Amino acid sequence: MELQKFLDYVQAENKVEPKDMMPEDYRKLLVRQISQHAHSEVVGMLPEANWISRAPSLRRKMALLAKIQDEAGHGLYLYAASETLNDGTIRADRDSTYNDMLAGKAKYSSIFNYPTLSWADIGAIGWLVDGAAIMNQVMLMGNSYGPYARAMVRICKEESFHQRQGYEILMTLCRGTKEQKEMAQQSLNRFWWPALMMFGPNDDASPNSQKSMNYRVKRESNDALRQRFIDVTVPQAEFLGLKVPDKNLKWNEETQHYDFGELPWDEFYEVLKGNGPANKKRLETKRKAQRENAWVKEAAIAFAEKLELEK
Ligand code: FAQ
Repeated sequence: MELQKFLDYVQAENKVEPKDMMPEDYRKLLVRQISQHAHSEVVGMLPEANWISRAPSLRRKMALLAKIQDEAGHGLYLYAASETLNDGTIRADRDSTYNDMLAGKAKYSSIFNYPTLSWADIGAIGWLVDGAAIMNQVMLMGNSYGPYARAMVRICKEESFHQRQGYEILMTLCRGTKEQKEMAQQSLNRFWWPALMMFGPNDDASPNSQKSMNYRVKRESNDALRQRFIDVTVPQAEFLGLKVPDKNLKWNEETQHYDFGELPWDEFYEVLKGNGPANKKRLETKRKAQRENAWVKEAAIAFAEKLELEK
């Protein structure tokens, strides 16, 4: 298909489906983003899994287990969406994309390379990490690739439960003892900047944005989404009685937005290079799981082959 015709098609808000003709770089861009997104969901299970055995009550444990299972489901929808783009030249099957991640060749969200040091971090992940994810994914519900856009609708519904359970954990801590409130504050101090970095580099340093916007994969820029997240989240922090750790944060009457300080971009790029506090641990955990659970996959394949033979 001629490029201009394709651009007109997606820019007129039409959806592209798996068997449609599409430019190679559109296919590549989607495989890159959808598979990174899928890896984020499945690696993102690890920081929270760290607290399942230490959740402070049965109710909290059940909610946390349900949330983490949802994330596995999100990974599955996304790997399935990515696989629809496999065309023989661009590899998008689940094994290839997953193995690229295990080999350290494919990215996943920087945020999951931070450790969860206290129970309050589980609250902060729900509130801030799922909150930032929703802000980004609501935009992606309108992206031009049908399977990805449809996966986002269901994911967003589930993420909003995640966000609420996180905020509710922090509300409980902030209404508790002085020590509990301090634990919540320390957690906000640790997760605030990494959560803002989830939106990616500033627009003028984002190499993929322009193409992605043209193809209607991204509908809003990294900076626009980050600003919206800050604008809705700061009042939520105030409601909790917590202080956002940014001395430059200030409401701007003129723009009707919060002004905020420079993000620690050196840290962001170090995490992307694999040098974040938990990068190595995350990949080792996933590699170990693949090794130890290989027999389950082999058994399932053998069983499916047996059923096929019996037909
Ligand atoms: N971390 O040119 P841009 C969740 C990379 S889901 C790591 O601006 P783009 C749910 C980027 O890939 C969270 N890498 O890139 C949950 C690119 O590298 P490449 C995940 C990052 O794609 C909650 C390079 O930097 N959500 O949390 C990051 O136009 C709780 C240049 O950047 C998604 O993946 C980063 N933060 O915009 C699960 C949403 N930012 O590929 C469990 C879908 C940028 O050229 C528990 N993705 N990079 O080598 C997107 O919307 C976009 O990919 C962006 C980045 C906005 C993340």
